[in-house]
Amino acid sequence: MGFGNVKEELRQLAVDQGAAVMGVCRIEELAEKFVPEIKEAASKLPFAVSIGVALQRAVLETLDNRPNEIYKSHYRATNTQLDTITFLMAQRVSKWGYNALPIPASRLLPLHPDRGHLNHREIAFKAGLGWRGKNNLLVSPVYGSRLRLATLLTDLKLETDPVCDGDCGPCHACRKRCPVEAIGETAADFQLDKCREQVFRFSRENNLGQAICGLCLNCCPGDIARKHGLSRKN
Ligand code: B12
Ligand code: SF4
Ligand code: SF4
Repeated sequence: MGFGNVKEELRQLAVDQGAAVMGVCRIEELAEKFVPEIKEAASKLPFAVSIGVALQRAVLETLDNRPNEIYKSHYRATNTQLDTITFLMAQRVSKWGYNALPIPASRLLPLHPDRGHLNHREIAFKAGLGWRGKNNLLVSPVYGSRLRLATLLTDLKLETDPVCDGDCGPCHACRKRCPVEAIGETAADFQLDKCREQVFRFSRENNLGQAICGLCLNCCPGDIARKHGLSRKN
């Protein structure tokens, strides 16, 4: 099977299972930052397949000024779907005789309570899925920040994608929307401490038991929406 064909077959599998986007990059220079649990395995898997599943606009519409149960369920369902897709891709890759390591969409490590196994946003950026937004999230030109992400590491040789050269431009919608002013003029100004505190406050105050917020994604339009004048309420 050819180089391009295997990538297309993986893309088809991902799309059939509900992924909105897929991209590929090499990860050698990122592997140093991976947590010990996967470092050794990842050193033999130089390619990353990044996938994104889009959150439903109608679900995000229900967020008024705080996260709610509908969003919590959707958040959990999306994570399960992402993990299923990377699981199925890993099975396909091993059928072809190669190795693959699916990285969970949203699992925190007990010894590093603030960290996942690797940074899905950084990999999605390198794989061309979008840019780093003012809200510190990966922003897709089509879906805005409404994408949730997961990664498959593999030694299957795949064609890589160019990085996306978009940016937020003059948009500031998320800055107005954030209840604690964690979002600044540029991505570098993002204040993670303020955001983290608010996300956990929401979890406690609303009895959600889940550290979620969602307000800086439901206002992030994506170009298609913007082109049609559909900028979100803010
Ligand atoms: C832990 C975690 C949190 C913690 C943050 C702790 C922390 N230090 O990062 C808390 C609970 C606060 C949190 C909040 C949120 N999270 Co969160 N979170 C994660 C998780 C599980 C691990 C992140 C991690 O390991 N951070 C530690 C290391 C990587 O941080 P770092 O190297 O210092 O890098 C920091 C920045 O420099 C920046 N960064 C570095 N390089 C790059 C490159 C790009 C392109 C971008 C955009 C950012 C970026 O990100 C880090 C800060 O978080 C990831 C899943 C994953 N495995 O990636 C989801 C993840 C980042 N979360 C996500 C989301 C959506 C949220 C929330 C909106 C909550 C919600 N779901 O409603 C908020 C948004 C916060 C924000 N604006 O950044 C999504 C982002 C999707 C996207 N389109 O970008 C992810 C990728 C989950 C997923 N599977 O899709 N999160
Ligand atoms: S997740 Fe909520 S608190 Fe954090 S930056 Fe976005 S809007 Fe602000
Ligand atoms: S809402 Fe606007 S400024 Fe904020 S991340 Fe999205 S495009 Fe960038």
